[in-house]
Amino acid sequence: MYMNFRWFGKNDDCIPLPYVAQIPVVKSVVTSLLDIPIGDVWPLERIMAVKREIEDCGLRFDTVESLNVHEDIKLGAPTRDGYIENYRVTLRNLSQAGVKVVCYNFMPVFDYIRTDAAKELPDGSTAMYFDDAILRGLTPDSLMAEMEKGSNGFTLPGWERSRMGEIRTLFEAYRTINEEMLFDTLGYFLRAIIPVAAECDIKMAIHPDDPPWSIFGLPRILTCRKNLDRLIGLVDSPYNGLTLCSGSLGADPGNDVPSLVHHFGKMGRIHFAHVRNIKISGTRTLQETAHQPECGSLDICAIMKAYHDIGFEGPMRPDHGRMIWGEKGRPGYGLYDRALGAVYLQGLWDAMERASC
Ligand SMILES: [Mn+2]
Repeated sequence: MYMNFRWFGKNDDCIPLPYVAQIPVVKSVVTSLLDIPIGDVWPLERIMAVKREIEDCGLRFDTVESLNVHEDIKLGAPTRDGYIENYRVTLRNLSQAGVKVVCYNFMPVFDYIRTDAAKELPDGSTAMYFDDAILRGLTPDSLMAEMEKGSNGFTLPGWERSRMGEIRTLFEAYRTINEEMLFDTLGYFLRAIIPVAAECDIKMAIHPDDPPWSIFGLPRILTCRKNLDRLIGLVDSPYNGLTLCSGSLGADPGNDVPSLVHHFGKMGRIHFAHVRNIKISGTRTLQETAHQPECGSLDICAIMKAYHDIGFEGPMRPDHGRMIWGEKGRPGYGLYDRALGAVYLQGLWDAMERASC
């Protein structure tokens, strides 16, 4: 395992990259080119520019997150082949820059969803919160307004105001798409891109759905062991793997995260580890918390032991963090609490390494 940290790029992140380099355990940075419209090719010169920026700070650029999949691919629209070809070109460009892992997701319309971007915890810090009962009383428009209240001027992925018109059209388009059809379009996409990923030596790491259940009636499929097994079976290649996100899968108490780490780790299909804690406070209600087991419902120590047991060698990042010490930043992605998380996770790891030699 080596510690990784998400950085959104100099135009989309308020954290200077040299500050990330000052977190003593962080070795590599995962980023994205968020300004490039979904479905377009990431030009090689843009990829090389961000690689230089990261390497100039003494960090590695080997992982990309949010190489997003165009909705036409998920919908199985006739235009999908053009977008798939662009995706393949981007993979080839990323491989030229030395990228080894690409994290993506297959969630219709929205990326992760919360009902509050800054819910206060007892210690006065704030963190993202989700309550399915609240969500059911909201529309995408009113949810967007709720989220904007606590998001410090940052736009959450997929929640750009300019998308509202497109979102309404997409809801119409997804009305006829069920989970089986979404698995079909995912299979079609994977059969087209995994051979290219293999040729480029890039491990594809799909992120589970967050939260792992249907929202606004949209189908969501990457939610549990059975469905993740099915994904793995769609294309039998080590390049078809997972980003195992503890906070996403762990939101469903039926998902035992340490056992999922053992199960998929033994197959060699975990390519990226997202580790964070959440407190499940009711049915489909979750509060993001600090990493330590006593702060939430997930036993982060047991999760780290599972990664150690499988001999995990890939990148791991502290996924989301709280806003602490008066920091104002992108919800879930402040510097301070994620740095505490990274150091905590690495500390657990180092202790296990020492104990096992
Ligand atoms: Mn995650």
